[in-house]
Amino acid sequence: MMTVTYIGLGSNLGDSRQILAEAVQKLATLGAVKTSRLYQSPPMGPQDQPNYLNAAVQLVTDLEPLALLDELQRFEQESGRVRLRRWGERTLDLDLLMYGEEQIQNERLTVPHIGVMERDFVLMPLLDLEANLQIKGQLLKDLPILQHPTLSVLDDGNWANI
Ligand code: A4P
Ligand code: MG
Repeated sequence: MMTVTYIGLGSNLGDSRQILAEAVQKLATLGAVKTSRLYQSPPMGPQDQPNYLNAAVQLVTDLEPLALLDELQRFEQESGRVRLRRWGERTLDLDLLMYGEEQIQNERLTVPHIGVMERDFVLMPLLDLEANLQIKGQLLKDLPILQHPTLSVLDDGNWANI
């Protein structure tokens, strides 16, 4: 059965633009993808780290949630993932933001991803993909944090070359 899923992408180490473009190309091997605009955002967490590039992908896939997480973690490793500290700098972070309407809570997965509703660098890319997206009946576009976004659009074209 095909499920509409949303993946959050972030990078602030290495050639982030190239790393995110390659990540989208890898995601495209798992099903049909749509790509958000590409954003730059100030770091959440420790402030002594570079700005992030952020984006989101809609992926329609027949993978079960844990099998999808395995693939995301494999892609992170393949990008030479470095992760130095909590909320700190990393070459590639792939988060499973939403898996259809499902709510998942186990030792490996919390879906929807923690913090989706509080992070403008997650919400704005998601809304590029589906303007009327909801989580538990809440229209994401109505969330107050979106009134004062801190991120900026870096590229609204076909930055991932897919
Ligand atoms: N895990 C549980 N649920 C999920 C899910 N829905 N998707 C588990 C992916 N993984 C999930 O992941 C640790 C564990 O989370 C995994 O083993 C998986 O089983 P991780 O990526 O190593 O660490 P983390 O939990 O994501 O914590 P981390 O990375 O310290 O924090 P966040 O919340 O990912 O934040 N600022 C800006 N501007 N943009 C960013 O993208 N990102 C972070 C990282 C900090 N500041 C940022 C940004
Ligand atoms: Mg993560």
